[in-house]
Amino acid sequence: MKEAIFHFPTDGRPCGCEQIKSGHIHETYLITTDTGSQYILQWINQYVFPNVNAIMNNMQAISSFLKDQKHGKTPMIRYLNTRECQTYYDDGEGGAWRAYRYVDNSICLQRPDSLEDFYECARAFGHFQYALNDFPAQQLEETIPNFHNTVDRYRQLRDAIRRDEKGRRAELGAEIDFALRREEKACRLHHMMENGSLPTRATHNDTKINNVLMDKDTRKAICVIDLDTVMPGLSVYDFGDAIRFGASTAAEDERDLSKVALDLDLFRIFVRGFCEACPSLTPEEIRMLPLGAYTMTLECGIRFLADYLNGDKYFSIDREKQNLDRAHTQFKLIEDMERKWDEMEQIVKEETED
Ligand code: GN1
Ligand code: MG
Repeated sequence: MKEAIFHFPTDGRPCGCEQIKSGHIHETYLITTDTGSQYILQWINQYVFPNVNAIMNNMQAISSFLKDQKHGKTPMIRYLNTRECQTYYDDGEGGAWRAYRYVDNSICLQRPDSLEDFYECARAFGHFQYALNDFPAQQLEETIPNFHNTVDRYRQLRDAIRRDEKGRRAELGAEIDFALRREEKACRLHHMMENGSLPTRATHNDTKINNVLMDKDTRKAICVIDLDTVMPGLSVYDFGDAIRFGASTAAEDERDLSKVALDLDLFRIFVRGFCEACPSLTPEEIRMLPLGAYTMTLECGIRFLADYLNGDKYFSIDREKQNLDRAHTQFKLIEDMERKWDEMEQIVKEETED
C-alpha cells in the first residue's frame, strides 16, 4: 500500500494497490478500499514538474472555466483535497501525491482498436480545444517552459550531443544527422506562432489516446485527462501529437521498425473528428495540420534521442535503450510522413471542404 492514500478522504479503508504502467512521467496507482470504492493515486514527478502548485492551479482554473460555458458540457475529473485541505499531499521526503476517484467503467487505450475509437479520441481533444477557445491562455502558468518550442528542443539536443554524458554519441551518428537535416521544417510552426500567423491558444499539449478516458462498454469518450501540460500553445500541436501516437501502426517503443508506419485511415478519421468538434480552427490552422503531425513526431523523436544521450533522466524506461527505440520509431514515422505528404494534405482538404 502507498501510505499517501491515507491522507485523502476515501470511502472505506484502502486495502488494494496496483501500479498502472502507462505514462512515462508520474507513477500511478489504482487503490481499492474495503467497501469496493476505487481511487487513482499519483506520485508527481518533480524533476519534470518542479512547481506542483502551478499544475494544480492551472487545473483548477481550467475546471472552473469549463464548468459553465457555452460549448456544452466538458466533463473533467476532480482531484480530492487532502484531509489537511491541501490540493496535494507532501510526504515530507520530497514526494508530492494527488488523488481522484476512479471513474467507474472507464478505460484508457494504448492504441485505437478501431477507427471509431480514434474518432472518439479526436472528438474529445477537438472539443477540449473548442471549449477553451475563450480561455485567456496567458493566465496559465507555463508548467514546463518551452515545452513545445521546437527551436529550443534542438538547442537541448545540441547540448546533449556536446556533453555526451554517457559516451553514447559515437553510436548515434545516423540519428543525429537525421534530426539535424530536418531542423528547418521542424521549426516552421514555432516561427508561425511567434509571428502571429497561427493563434496562440490554451492547448492540452499531451494528446496521446491514453489521455482520454473511454467507457469500457460504449467506447464513448468520457473526458480528457492529464492536464499537467495545459499551457499556451498551438492547436495543430494537439492534433499532431495525437497523430504521432495514435495513427502509428506500432507501439511507440516497437523494436521491429518494419511495423512502423502512418495509417492514413486513422489519420483521416482523426482529421474528421478533430475539425468537426473544433469549428473555431482558422483556415491556416487547418492547412497546417499535416505539419503539426510532422513537427510533434520529430520533436518527440529528438526529445527521446536527447534523453538517451543524457542517460535516460526524463522519460522512465523499463529496459535498456528504450528511449533510443522510441526515437527510432518517431524517425521511421517521419520518413513515412515524407512519403505520404501529398496524401496527408489531400485528406485534410477532402475532410474540411464544405
Ligand atoms: C510524456 O506522461 P506521458 O506519457 O503522458 C511526455 C509527453 C510525450 C510523451 C511521449 C510532461 O507523456 O510530452 O509526448 O511522454 N510528457 C511530458 O510518449 O513530458
Ligand atoms: Mg499522460
